[in-house]
Amino acid sequence: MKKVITYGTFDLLHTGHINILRRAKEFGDYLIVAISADVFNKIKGKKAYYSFEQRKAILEAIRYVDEVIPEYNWEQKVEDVQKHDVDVFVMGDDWTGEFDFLKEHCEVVYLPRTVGISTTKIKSDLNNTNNG
Ligand code: C2G
Repeated sequence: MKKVITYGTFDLLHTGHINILRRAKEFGDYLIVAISADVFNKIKGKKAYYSFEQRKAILEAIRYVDEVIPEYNWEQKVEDVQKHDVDVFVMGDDWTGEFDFLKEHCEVVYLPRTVGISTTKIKSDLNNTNNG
């Protein structure tokens, strides 16, 4: 079984997230998603609208996702890849090059981001609407 892993916050789920999850799954048979724990989001300087438990439940409901694990820090990726016997690591290309150190452990793939949508944009659009 070919196993794929990807990482992210996946807050306020949108089609950009769905696109990368669908495409990541195409690289194997089993997709693990490591979603950022609330404590790690603080380190990333992000404040998710949904808690870790809510984001986990949402991700687990997606047909492309086979398993959801927590992401607590930047350093756990090598251990995750080894522990879960991962063959392919996939991330959006805003991360190109950042995770090349994983190349000695698995295939590393950066996929083009979906243009025009992001959690930040959703929040600001909603903010503007509310403010008239
Ligand atoms: N993404 C995308 N297109 C978008 C928005 C996001 O392809 N329009 C991808 C990102 O490139 C990333 C994934 O969706 O691969 C999750 O995005 P975020 O939730 O913003 O995750 P991020 O904050 O980039 O955290 O250790 C890695 C980090 O946890 C990644």
